[in-house]
Amino acid sequence: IEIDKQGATTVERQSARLAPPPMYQVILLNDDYTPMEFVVNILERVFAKTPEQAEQLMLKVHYEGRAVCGVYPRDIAATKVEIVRQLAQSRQHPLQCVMEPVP
Ligand code: NFA
Repeated sequence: IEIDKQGATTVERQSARLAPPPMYQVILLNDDYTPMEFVVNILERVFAKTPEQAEQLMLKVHYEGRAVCGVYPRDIAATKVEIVRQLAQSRQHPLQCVMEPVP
């Protein structure tokens, strides 16, 4: 509701649909030390990939340097990044995980 200088009121109906939330890509980066099996496990458990998808995606990171593992709203993306970092740190692996806004 807006009230202008003459005291007139304007009521605008909210748009029926909400805009979709901004989306973020969660990206895994390659390194020389993290075991392949550990990365496959992360992809299955954190990113809900099948064993076959996880293997393919791990190899994409390994050979291309990085790959998008999923696209999520900001808070979900941030939580997945944090979980990956904690799991890697707990096993002393240097695996890097970052999020970037979908262009
Ligand atoms: N490059 C790692 C190795 O050869 C495997 C790896 C894949 C690491 C994907 C990080 C991400 N053990």
